[in-house]
Amino acid sequence: MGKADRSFLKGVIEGFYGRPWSQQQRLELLGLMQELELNTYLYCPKDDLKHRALWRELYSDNELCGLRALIKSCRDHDIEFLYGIAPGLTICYSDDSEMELLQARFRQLLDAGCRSFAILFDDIPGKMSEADSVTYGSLAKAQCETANAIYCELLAKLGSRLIFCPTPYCGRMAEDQHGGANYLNEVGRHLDVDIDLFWTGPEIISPEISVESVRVLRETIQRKPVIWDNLHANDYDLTRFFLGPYTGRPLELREEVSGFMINPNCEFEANYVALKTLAGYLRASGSWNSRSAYKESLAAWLPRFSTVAKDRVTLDDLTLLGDAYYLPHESGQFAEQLYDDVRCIVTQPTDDWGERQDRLRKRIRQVVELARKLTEVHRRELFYAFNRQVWELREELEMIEQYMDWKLAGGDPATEPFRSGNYLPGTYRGGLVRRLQQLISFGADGALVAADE
Ligand code: GDL
Repeated sequence: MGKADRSFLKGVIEGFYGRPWSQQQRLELLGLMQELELNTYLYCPKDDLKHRALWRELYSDNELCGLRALIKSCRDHDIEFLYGIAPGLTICYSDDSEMELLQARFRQLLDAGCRSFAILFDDIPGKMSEADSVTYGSLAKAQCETANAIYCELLAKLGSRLIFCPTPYCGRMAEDQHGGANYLNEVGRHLDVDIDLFWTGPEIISPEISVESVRVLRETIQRKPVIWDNLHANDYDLTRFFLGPYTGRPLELREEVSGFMINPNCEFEANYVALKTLAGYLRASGSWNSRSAYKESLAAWLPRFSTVAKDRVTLDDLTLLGDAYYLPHESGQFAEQLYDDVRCIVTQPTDDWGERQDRLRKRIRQVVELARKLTEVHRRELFYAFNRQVWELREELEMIEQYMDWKLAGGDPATEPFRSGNYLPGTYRGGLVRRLQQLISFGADGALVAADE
């Protein structure tokens, strides 16, 4: 199979830090992916020990059994299964015995029925050992030769696909010369033309990926990249998750790349909208509106929130939840309004509150009710996925309501402090991390702000 015959990759990467998904979740994912016409699943959870930390060890029979089942299920669902390995933390590229170990792992997966692979060099130090420097001269060359050898010796004859994740995998890292000067140019020169390459956009978490930026990249890497999209990833801040739509990628970008794969929320249940809107973006012709796609996805998701009681989670509730946990750089409309209302109520005298007071009280009631309804959802994993964050949101809003009541009853923060028995020091919002956050914060422009004294 030549490169031109290869399918455009549309799918999901299980590539985040933290607890990997369960086998049951993965099997469910494959069903949903098939429904949505997504065709590729990449297995590379950072904390599968044998994916990264113990990359030299073969899988046990038991572990292999799980992978075989996944490979089979992918085949049954018309989905290409890719196995990813990340040896970069400890590999000595110039040591032949290391290469043998790497090949042994590829063979083990080939024997289990896997046909497509990824070799990942993300999130590793940008420098190599003295021995490797002497042999290769650059990290890019060491990695490319390793990937080429695997590809040529094991994969090319089977028509297998290999995707390479470079050490600088976004624009900023390339600018900072992570991995060495001209790393990507060297990859363009040395990496076998039939090997694909991952790219996350201008940033690790890219709010937007422009056509121009990818055109420039293509010149350098001498191929179309596969987008590894971290828009919905939340492993870097587990107080958040992202229920907003796939967005910030113009439709024309689809012509410039070899595929779009999303590495989404760690909480499996939180990924319905991400997947469905990605599928919508990939299918769209003419124009596409991410907010409308979001609303349609929420409506399709709603039946999964059936509860044991009669009072259902409504579409308005779900929109509130989605808007509150929208995207890394953006809140949804309901959340923006709620924030504006709270800001006015916290900072302005009661006479200036106007209609905001009523509107906010309604929203607070809705969040309190939603938190309760979620406890009654049949699908327990959904509740477990959202419980911590929704609990926190409700706590904050209830405190704000108490403060609002206190101000209305004549309380004046300039002359007397407001206290609540629910928020005694050392309990809610206590602990080392919160204290550190009070010492060091970040402004809207990303600049660090240190506490005064
Ligand atoms: C990364 C990691 C990814 C992680 C994501 C979000 C790539 C290529 N690698 O840098 O495993 O989930 O950020 O934290 O994106």
